[in-house]
Amino acid sequence: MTELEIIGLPISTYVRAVRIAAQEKGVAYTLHPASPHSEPVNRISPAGRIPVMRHGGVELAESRAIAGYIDAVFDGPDLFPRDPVEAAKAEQWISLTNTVFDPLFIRRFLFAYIFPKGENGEPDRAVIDKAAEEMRPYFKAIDAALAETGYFAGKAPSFADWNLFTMMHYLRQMPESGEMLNASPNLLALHDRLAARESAEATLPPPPQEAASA
Ligand SMILES: N[C@@H](CCC(=O)N[C@@H](CS)C(=O)NCC(=O)O)C(=O)O
Repeated sequence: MTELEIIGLPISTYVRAVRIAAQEKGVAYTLHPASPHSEPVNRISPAGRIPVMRHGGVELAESRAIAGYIDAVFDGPDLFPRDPVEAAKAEQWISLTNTVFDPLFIRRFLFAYIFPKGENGEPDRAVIDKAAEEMRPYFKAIDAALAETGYFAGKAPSFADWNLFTMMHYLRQMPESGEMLNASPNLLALHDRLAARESAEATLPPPPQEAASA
């Protein structure tokens, strides 16, 4: 059988999301650790970003494309809803997560903690406080969206949920975002349900501080 190869670092939220997608689908894969902009990554991703994937002659970049491929090509539980409205909802939250939440929650807020740029190598409080303030309404909107079924789309976990889950894993470990998560009962319940699944446990990343040396 043709091997599914996922290329990227286990600490990356996007790499973890596609590893979880493969595992939830019941597909065995080999993880080849490689940094962003390294040669094996650049060969597949025009942006040099992780993850990238190889399956026989198929090479793909971008987590949404990789998860969609895995869902379409292999048997197993659906990673994306089939109902058109639920499918559109899933896409909406994937897009928001990748284009709005990631730049704010991860690149501005979390990175201010793990790559500190303040005085004496301390995290820059002004950056953290400003980002945290901007994050609060998004946590409220996410929590409200999960109120009906507990998931972004339909009544079962989809890639939209996993995509945000991998970010929440890190955010729950930081004071302000941990407090926001604890004040968001539906999001916290989703996080805890997903964290208990085998796919989440099998892909548990190293502590965020290790990203600094990755
Ligand atoms: N849109 C990409 C984002 C992937 C991404 O940003 N990965 C990060 C690691 S978590 C990366 O490679 N960063 C390097 C960079 O931004 O240059 C996807 O969905 O796969």
